[in-house]
Amino acid sequence: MLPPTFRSRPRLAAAAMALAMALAACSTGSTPAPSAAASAAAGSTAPVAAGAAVTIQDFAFSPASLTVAAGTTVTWTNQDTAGHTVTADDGSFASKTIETGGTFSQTFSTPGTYAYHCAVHPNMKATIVVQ
Ligand SMILES: [Cu+2]
Repeated sequence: MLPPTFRSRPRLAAAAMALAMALAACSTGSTPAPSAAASAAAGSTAPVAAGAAVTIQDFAFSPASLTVAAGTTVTWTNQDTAGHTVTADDGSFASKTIETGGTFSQTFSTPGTYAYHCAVHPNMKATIVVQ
């Protein structure tokens, strides 16, 4: 058996170690949070990726309004049971009928707001905003 002095010292050391580790964990735990938020904010202000997607489902375009950077290619995918079109209100672009599972892509190089609809179902309306 060890004398009492030898027993208490390791306990104190262990307690000090645990306290130090708790403090270290606390300080390292709080630092990454602001930097992660900063990088997320930087990511949202960075140029949008070259491709963007719109889903056609339940007789609607989703999202109904999509904002992209100039030069972005938008791809529509028809996940509906009916055929639809992507037709610009001003006639600047128009797809043929997109059947179920089909896609249509259009590249937007000029900033502006592009309203479009489905020629088969004129109540289906949506907008692409190009910045
Ligand atoms: Cu339609």
